[in-house]
Amino acid sequence: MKPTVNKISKSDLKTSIDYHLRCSLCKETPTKDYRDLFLSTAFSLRDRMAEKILHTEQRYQASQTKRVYYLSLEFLIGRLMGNNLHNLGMFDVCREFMAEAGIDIEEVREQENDPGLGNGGLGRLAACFLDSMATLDIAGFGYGIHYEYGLFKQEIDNGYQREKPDNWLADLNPWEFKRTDEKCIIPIKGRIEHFQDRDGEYNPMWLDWNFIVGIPFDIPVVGYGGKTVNWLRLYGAGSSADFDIQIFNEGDYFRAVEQKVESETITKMLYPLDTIMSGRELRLVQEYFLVACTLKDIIRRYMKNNENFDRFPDQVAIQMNDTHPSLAVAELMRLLVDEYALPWGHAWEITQQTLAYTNHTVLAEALEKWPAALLERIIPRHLQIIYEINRQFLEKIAARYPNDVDLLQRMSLIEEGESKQVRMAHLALVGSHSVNGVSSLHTEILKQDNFSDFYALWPERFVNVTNGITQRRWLLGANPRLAELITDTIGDSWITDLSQLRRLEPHADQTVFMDEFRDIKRANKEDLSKIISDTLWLSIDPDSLFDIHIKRIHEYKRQLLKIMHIVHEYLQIIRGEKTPTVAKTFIFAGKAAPGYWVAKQIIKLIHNVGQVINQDRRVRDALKVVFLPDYSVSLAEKIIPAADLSEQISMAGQEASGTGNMKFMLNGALTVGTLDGANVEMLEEAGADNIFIFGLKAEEITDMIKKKNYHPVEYYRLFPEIRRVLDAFRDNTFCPDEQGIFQWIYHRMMNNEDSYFHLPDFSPYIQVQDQIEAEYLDPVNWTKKAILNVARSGKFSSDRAISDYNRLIWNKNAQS
Ligand code: 26W
Repeated sequence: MKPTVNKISKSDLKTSIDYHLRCSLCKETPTKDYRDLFLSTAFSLRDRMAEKILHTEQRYQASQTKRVYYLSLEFLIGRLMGNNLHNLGMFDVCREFMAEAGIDIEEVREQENDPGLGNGGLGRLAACFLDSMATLDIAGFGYGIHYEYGLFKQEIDNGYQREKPDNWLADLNPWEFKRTDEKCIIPIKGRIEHFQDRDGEYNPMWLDWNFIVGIPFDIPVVGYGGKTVNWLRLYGAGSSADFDIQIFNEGDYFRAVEQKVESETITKMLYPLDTIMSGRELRLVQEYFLVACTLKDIIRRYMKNNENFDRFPDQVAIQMNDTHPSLAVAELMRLLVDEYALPWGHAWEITQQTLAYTNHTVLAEALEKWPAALLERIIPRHLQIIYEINRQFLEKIAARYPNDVDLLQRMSLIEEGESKQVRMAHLALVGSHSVNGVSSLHTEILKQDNFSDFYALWPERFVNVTNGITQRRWLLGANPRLAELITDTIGDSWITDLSQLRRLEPHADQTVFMDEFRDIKRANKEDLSKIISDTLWLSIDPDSLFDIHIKRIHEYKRQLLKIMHIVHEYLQIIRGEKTPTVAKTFIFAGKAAPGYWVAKQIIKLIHNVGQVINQDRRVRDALKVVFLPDYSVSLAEKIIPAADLSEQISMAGQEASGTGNMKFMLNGALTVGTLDGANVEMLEEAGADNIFIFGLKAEEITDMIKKKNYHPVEYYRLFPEIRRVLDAFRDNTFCPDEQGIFQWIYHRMMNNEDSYFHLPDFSPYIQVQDQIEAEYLDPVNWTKKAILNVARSGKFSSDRAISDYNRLIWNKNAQS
């Protein structure tokens, strides 16, 4: 599909940019100021998208199409200029226009702040999904939070991570529309009065609440080809003039100002945790705030064309991105029962039929639980509703499985104990018609393990939707050289139908194509080498094997296993046991949660190992270790196209899917990975010859845990190569100036503590790395495999994932 609807001439674009320079920014034209050029170009694009939002809305209205609302506390959208230009079909025109004026479009793009409104995988997935929904002409909208501060900026000081605030809104955000006219009022705190209605029915009233004002900011989301423009709505918290006046009138000026500050604090910052529940009150308020603003808005829109709720589930689908927005279950019930006076049973049916839940993690520490006492203080009416949902649910379970108290306890929405806790995953499960995992392995684990009781009860609710990524950002935008080669070879239909890449297979052993493919990888590696030398003053050989491990730093992702391998290679070389045949550059990037001590130590370890290796003349031409600071979407876009080898080595059973793995495959890197998450499906697609799989399988690990038969000390005793790596951590080889700082690694293993199974996977890992080295020595063979990876990556498009959601979850009833 060629983007024809958006033909724009260079002179029209120039007129528009000049107009915004003069009228929106009050600056002289022409200009060579990159910031001003970025802003005026963005405004020009926004103009076009604004028109298209209105047209798209007219179309949706006319067809009365079902709307999908994607609720997420995170949207890691990345920079928008490049993506918007591509999807509007204006990229080339814009680049040429700028080039003629002596301006490099890439420099202009660099001006854009990268909005870090997410932690990692879950937030980036949400952003890919928005792109795919718009491209597939689905009426799908994102709802999230307009954080004033995104994920912290990472700086490195003597190898240690330091966090700096990310004030991404300090400059103008040219993409968003602030819609003060659509602000809403959200009740919070207060108390419940237990009334009865005229018929003697229990009719509780939520009284004396405070309120927060939700102010929407809309960011256009343009689909490829520019036909459909949806939007992402982000709510910021504020307080209203009226509300202040009320308190002002009571004469309490200080309290009024305090309230205002308190309200605005709610959307101040994104919680920088991606696996550990914070348990902070403010986070709960954020979750509630998002859900309450969103549901008000959804109902307002629905009510434009409807008088009652009968058609609600046919007109509205709400997808909850993990449990973070799972209070939607209670809030929708509250709105239907308390505000629209629907009978409980009817409201419950509507709620269940409308909501669906995606689970993104099996890590126990990430499963959200909130103290009932906290809910009672913040949202007392919701707690009541949750108790009532639970009462009715447990009644059904007790009727179906009599005398099974254990089961009731396991399935309850409430965990009893010292203090009662609400299990948010159970709330989401019970209140939805669908629950999905994000890769086939992950969905199986949910069924068999975490949610097995629920699976036994409602097998039909469990669905798998393997994650995907948008090829518009991750190939067309990030890797223009490869995108062009592909388009020259098979045409451009891959941009909206990634399965077309299969047509590259016949070219995988054609010399001309292979040479071009290899030249492109080499050029991308040169670009990355330049970035590395500019940021770290480190010179990198673009002909070395680029072996890349980039993602959040977490023990289960096993950056430590990678470092152990690097240390192993280093020791082998300096002790003369190995003559290196392939020069290797190991590249890391990723942020650690600020309170996660081990993750931060791992960052320090990477730096120190790097310092020793990079300065050691004996391995000067063989090994380099690089840590690129402040990982972000825009940095990923620069790193991934340059990868030879993609490290996806999490402990099997822990990584729900992974999406970085897919980005690397699409960009012609080979993967070394465990049978975890979507790696399993990448193996199926690529074929065993084209991916390097090693290590324990998920069920083997579960089995070892169950039988308690993993003892790290035994591995230390049995395997000399493990011993000397761990000894090097103990012996200060990598911390001569800060003695003892890495001993914790050694001591952990000696205490038989290694929850992430580094040692059993170590030998298989170094073996597979030896195989990789041997294969890299044969560039023809390597290139062929890389091409086959690209050709077979079609399944991992977010277009496929979104079609799956649409068919299996959002329009399930329409189909049957
Ligand atoms: C409450 C604290 C918290 C915050 C975020 C707990 C858990 C999370 C997320 C669920 C973590 C996350 O990003 N999960 C990742 O989701 C990706 C998209 O589905 C998957 O590809 C990754 O495997 C998974 O780790």
